[in-house]
Amino acid sequence: MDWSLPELVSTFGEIDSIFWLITVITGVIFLGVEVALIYLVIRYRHREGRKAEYVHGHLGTEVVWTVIPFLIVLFLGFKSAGVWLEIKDPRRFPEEGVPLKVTAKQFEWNITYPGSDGRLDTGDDFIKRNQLHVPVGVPIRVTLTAEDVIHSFFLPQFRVKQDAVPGMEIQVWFQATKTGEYVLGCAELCGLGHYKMKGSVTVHTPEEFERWQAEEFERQREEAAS
Ligand SMILES: [Cu+2]
Repeated sequence: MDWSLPELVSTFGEIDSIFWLITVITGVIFLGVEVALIYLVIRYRHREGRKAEYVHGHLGTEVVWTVIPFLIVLFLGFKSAGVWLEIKDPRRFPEEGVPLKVTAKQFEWNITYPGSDGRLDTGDDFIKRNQLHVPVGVPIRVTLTAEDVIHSFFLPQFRVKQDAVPGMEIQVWFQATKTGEYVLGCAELCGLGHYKMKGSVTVHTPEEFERWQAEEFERQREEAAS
């Protein structure tokens, strides 16, 4: 079993450094607290004839253990703000790239592809169920929505996780750095079939992606015609 983070295949790697930074800070504090706890439990355990003493508290200590966590949280907030804005703020999203529409419903992902013209809402759009195909090295701009309940669009290897909310169109973007097969999951308990609400992510080279789109569009048109 692998305990580390899933393989990283997107440009959002800075999330990992923040993740590890927070893990180290909270880990050190956790260990310190536990060591102190065990020490105090043993040091001040019950002994025959020793009376408990009332201690009111200590202003200096309280100021210190309030100010230090405050500074840590402030530091983490500033450190992660840039990454957060880069990933979540639609005003900073890349202009170019492949537009996709992802519609979640109990219990599947329907992905609308723009086809060869690279634009949605045109005649060569087509839909694939539970199969997310993207080109490598190109920004992917997803318009995310849900038909029934709240789902969560989760691409663990891409460090992408975003709620899909009925009645809302939420913008998501990412860029793959490596071709291959990855996982698409739902990260929001959305009903009895939640556990099987998963799909695959296939990262192609841009040429392969173009070819796949053209073939898939033809295949679906023939299927509809027959
Ligand atoms: Cu779901």
